[in-house]
Amino acid sequence: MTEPVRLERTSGLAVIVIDNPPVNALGAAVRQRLAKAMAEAVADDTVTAIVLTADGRTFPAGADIAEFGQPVVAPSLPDLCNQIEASPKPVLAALHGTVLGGGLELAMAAHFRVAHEAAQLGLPEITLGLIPGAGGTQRTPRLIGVEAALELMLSGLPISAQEAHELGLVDGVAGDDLRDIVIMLAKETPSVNPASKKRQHMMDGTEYMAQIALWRAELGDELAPNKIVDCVEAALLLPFEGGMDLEREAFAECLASPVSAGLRHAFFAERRVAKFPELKDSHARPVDHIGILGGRVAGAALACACLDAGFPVTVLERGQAGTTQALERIGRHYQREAAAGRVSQQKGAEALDRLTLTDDPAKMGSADFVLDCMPEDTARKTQMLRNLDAVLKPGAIYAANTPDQDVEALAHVAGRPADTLIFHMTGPGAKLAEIGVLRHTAPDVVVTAHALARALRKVPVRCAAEPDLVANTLLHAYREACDRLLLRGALPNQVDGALRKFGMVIGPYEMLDHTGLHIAHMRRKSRSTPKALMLLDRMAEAGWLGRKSGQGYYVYDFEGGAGMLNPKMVQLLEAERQQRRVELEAISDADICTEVVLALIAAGAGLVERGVVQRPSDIDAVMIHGLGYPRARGGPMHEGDQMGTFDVARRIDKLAEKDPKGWRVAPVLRKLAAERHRFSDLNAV
Ligand code: 3H9
Repeated sequence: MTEPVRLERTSGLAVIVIDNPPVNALGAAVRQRLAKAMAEAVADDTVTAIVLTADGRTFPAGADIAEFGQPVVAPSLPDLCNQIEASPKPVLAALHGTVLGGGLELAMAAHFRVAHEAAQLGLPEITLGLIPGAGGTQRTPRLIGVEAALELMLSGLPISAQEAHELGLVDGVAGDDLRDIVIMLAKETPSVNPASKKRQHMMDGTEYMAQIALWRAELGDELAPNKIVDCVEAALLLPFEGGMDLEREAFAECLASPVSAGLRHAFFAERRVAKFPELKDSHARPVDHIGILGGRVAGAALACACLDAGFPVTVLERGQAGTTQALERIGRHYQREAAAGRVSQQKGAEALDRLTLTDDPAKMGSADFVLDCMPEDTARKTQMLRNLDAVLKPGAIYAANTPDQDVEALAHVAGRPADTLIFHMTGPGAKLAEIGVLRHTAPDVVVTAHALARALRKVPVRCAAEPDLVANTLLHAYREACDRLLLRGALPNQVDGALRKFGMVIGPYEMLDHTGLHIAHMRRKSRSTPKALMLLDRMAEAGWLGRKSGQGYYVYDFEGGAGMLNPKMVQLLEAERQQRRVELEAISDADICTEVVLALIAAGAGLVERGVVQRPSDIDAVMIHGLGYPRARGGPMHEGDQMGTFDVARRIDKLAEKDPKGWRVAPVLRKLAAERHRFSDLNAV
């Protein structure tokens, strides 16, 4: 293994190079060697100045997040930063890539900073429920003033090198000769100029405190933002060392909070979910042209996503009417996007230039990746695939948009079992791309689908191709859990309210009214499993569509207006309870949230058990990106680990005593509970 830090000596300079791929995170080994290299450079009489730089794609992108929660190995990052700043010899930093968090704090401890013109600089700790904890809250306001410092820390968003220069966060911007430029500047031995001693942004204490008050007034009760403002206030009120002490305590408090644990879990879960075993040994096939079968709602949405990613797209529809409607649908999308300012007229026009509409299957001959979004009419689909088999070029991939049909059988009809899989985009804004792998799918086909998902800016999720894949299985479990609560005494507005307070983006019944009861009803009809409650089916059969028809769980007096609980729905619910002789219970908001989380854990454990997902944390990534689960909670499997798997199994067993059809402990959960293990112990794959 190469050393993560090396010290090079060149014409009176010490050049300290960090080399810890992939992002040069400042883990213990890097910190120890950096401290040693600094000490050697300072002790070496031949060295007049020190240059801090990094190999690879970036200057450190932060502290090593994986180390958080473990005992800190000396030197801590704040101590290392203080050591750098205290150097009697000037330290210059050459910054490139994503200079984030602890990486930027390391840079601020240097006496002079030059950034590559494409560098991004930021303090994103807040996105992990943390605060900058290596002097960032103290040095940033000293360097760029209170307002810009708070903006940087509270937004968590990076800024460009140019903006950083204008603010005074860096002293210069350079091109690809960044390191040479910094070495040249170091030879001119600039002065030792510690940020901690700078006062020019703190001369007007009244204005500084007015800014603090302004920002504080905007804060809610989340821990990290409040601690950031407290620490930045302390930068004015306390000596530098006092501010650092406060920052250390505040960082530790944030680190110990459940919100930070949840956000850090989400950070790794989101990255882990995209790791497919096929990526190790296979390469993506080239995809230069996408074909889409069917230009209705799903086909048009996929076409737009592919056009936006720069692909030429051919959409196949039936006859003149079909192609015209598809073109209008896609055109309307770009008009809406342009009107909302999300895309320029020109970009929209360029996207449409890449689009071809046809009713001639032969035109699919140039497609490398064919996405099937045709309605689920098996006879028609089979005929179409037979026609396509003769047309598609060798190696072209056939991807069914949904698992609703027997895709294995369709793969054979299409004459390409190894080239077939499921590619299902889902979630609000369709952030997820579920990649359903069939028995015969070739590994490079899986890798190609992964690359396509990435190109479309979706989170790729690998799953075994079982009906419903992952997101819909979890959605079903979620809705069933809520329906069981309605049956026993809760009302939809209570369930929605409790789950919104819990952090869900939207309540389940509000969501059903929004997406349309008929759609959920159709899906339910295709399921053979028993349903907790038939209320939704009764409403859909009566022609209630939710918002669209003005009534569902709620009644709406105008499109987009807030709904009141629908009294006729309550009557239907009460009738069903009576018919089933249910004994009503008092159900609290806490009961609602706990039962919903337990139901999701139970369903998630089932998916792990059946090998549908690769690991439990995939469930969390899907819940966050597909179903609006609060990211700060980390996902249901993470919450299960916080409760303890033993406790989770015990609670599910208790619920199963009353309702054995609704609740079941999957063997994998039973085993984890018995061995006192956690779901996260299965995340290593
Ligand atoms: C901090 O600094 C606290 C301090 O203030 C105080 C301390 C006392 N640590 O995202 P990617 C891994 S808090 C460990 O796929 P990209 C990541 O897991 C930190 N690992 O690439 C992945 O691993 P793998 C403040 C990290 O090009 C690989 O690197 N900093 C870290 O799409 C590639 O990552 C942040 O919050 C890390 N800090 O995006 C920045 N960062 O290959 C967090 C990345 O095994 N990082 N990894 O799956 C990012 O935002 C993005 O990773 C970055 C690159 C923009 C850098």
